[in-house]
Amino acid sequence: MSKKPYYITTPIYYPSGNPHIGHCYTTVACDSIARFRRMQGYDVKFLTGTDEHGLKIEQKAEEKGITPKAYVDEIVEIFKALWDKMHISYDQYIRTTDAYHIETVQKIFKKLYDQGYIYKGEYKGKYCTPCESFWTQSQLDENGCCPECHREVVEAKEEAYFMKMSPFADRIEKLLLETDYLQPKTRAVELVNNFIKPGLEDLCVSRTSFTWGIPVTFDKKHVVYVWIDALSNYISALGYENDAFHDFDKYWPADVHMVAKDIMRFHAIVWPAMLMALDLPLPKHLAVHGWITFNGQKMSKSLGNVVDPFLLSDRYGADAIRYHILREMALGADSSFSNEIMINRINSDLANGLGNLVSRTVAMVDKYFDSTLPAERQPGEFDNELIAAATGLKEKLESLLDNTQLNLMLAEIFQVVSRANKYIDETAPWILAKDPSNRTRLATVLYNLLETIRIISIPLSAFMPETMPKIWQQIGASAEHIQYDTISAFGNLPATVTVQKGDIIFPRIDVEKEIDELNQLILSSKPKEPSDQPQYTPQPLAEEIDIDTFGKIDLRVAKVVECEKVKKSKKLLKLQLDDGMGGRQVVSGIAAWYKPEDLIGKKIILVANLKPAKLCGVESCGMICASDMPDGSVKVIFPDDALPAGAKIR
Ligand code: ME8
Repeated sequence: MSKKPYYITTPIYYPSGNPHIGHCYTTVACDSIARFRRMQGYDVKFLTGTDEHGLKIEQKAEEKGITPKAYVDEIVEIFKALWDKMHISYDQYIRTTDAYHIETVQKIFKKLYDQGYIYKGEYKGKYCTPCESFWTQSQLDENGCCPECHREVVEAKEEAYFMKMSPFADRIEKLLLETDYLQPKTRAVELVNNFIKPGLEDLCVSRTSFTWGIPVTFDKKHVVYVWIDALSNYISALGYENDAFHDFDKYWPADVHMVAKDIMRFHAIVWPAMLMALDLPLPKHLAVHGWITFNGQKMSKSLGNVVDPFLLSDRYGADAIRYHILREMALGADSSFSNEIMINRINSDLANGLGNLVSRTVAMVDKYFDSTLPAERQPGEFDNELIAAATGLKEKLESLLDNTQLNLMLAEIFQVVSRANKYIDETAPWILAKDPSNRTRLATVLYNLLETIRIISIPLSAFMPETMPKIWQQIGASAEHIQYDTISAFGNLPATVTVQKGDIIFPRIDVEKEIDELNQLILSSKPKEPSDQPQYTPQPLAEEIDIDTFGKIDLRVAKVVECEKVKKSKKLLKLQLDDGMGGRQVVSGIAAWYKPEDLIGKKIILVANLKPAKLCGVESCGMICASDMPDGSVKVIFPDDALPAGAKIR
């Protein structure tokens, strides 16, 4: 019987800098689903790749003095190296600079034009260069800046082609509200209210202001702009309108497109509209997850707050990172990344939970039975509960998988791990071992534990593919014992199974020591890709002054005692300082980069004799020293903590 096809895709990522842990989330999640579905017997095609055109890439390559293609070639290698490191089992890696993709996009664009869905017009709007996005006035943030990255936007106007969206509005509204296309469904109402109800705006689909894109075949001064190029990847990779592949009939419509909420709108509205215009079936599911945030902000290259997955997987192993990020992200919510939470989770779930269960069980079989269990069994108290927990997993996991609730799948599996560890405490094998008349019962307890480990290891192999083979070796499981269908069959290992003691699977980490070392490492680690470093343009030197003039500026060390946001302002923080002179209040425009709790207790450098001023109606007595980063963000200068509040700086 031929296998049922299953097609799953990640977004194609911008190779405008190194991949970070946010990219890892979607890719690892899709990989785990792909592995699970393969295990279930599906004929899976798992697609990932890179979205290589656009102004940002053109600019970055120019800064580096190389061609855009040479620039993306370099970064694509880094993406691929990371996916290898993270054990990503993609079946195809698409690059939008691949000839077959270009052919498909050009044909799609022409088709939509010939059918009257694409027309020529003029685009006027607010443009955010880093995000390559035009925004309408109403979409800007309260400071009139880009709603995505909160940087300044510029007025822009150019001749452009547009795609009509209104003919599809009704069908898209039905798709979102009346089907389970979008997961989680709660986001559908938000999309309909924000974008469809106010009247779906036509989409700008070409550009003349840069050249690094796919040329429009019938109007050479235009290149295809972002979304028609990017979204088409899901079908060009199958051979739609090209001869490089012949998988379209087999794999389309896709089973799951997975994306984060930043590009949900394009996948929930624009992509269905394009497919409707092309008269193609719609994908079955769009799974939307939240962002991995760092200090409350989206982790992104343009904000410069990325966590390096190379460094983390070198240190803890890819499986620990895979487990942590999947376990942390609940469907529909953001997940905040912290090294400390990650290390604690590795300790509690992987070292103490799973690792301990395996090593204790294997060690006891080794010690009490010289590695091989006898065949006789004696059932007893607690067995049924453990067996029910293990064999009940399959059904629960399958329903959670259908709803892409990967964190809950892991939670279910780890509940069985806890149940098994509790079973060890309840049955106390070390006490049974003291009395030879309990040998059969002891063998039964240990067999039940080995079986439970075998059962959980099967679904876990989709999430932690590097570790499970090590466990299989230790518990004496071979290929026939780890088939998916045996998850619900307790008693699959041979009755006289032989274990093999091995290395500790997840060593326990000393949290405090590790955090210190990790922070040092992060500070000293060089980015793998030099062109990702924003270029710093030195500011011209200010007019020369003599020492007396400098002496007029009273710089002091001060300690932040309290800090809060200034109401009605996005930019300002109000700080109460211990300045060694009785205290004072200062207002500072750093709210976009620091949360109050990041600053409380820290020492800063204060311009102490600056004339008081009112900012947003709040009095500010002095100024905090800070410096601009090349990407436009601001860093406060923190002096040596040994300096007391009030110390004068000279
Ligand atoms: O948007 N947390 O590419 P992109 C979680 N090329 N996921 C994150 C994340 C974070 N902090 N940051 C990025 C593009 N992602 C387009 C897509 S698709 C036809 C074109 C993940 O490199 C998440 O999957 O900006 C998000 O949707 C995607 O990276 C955006 O990647």
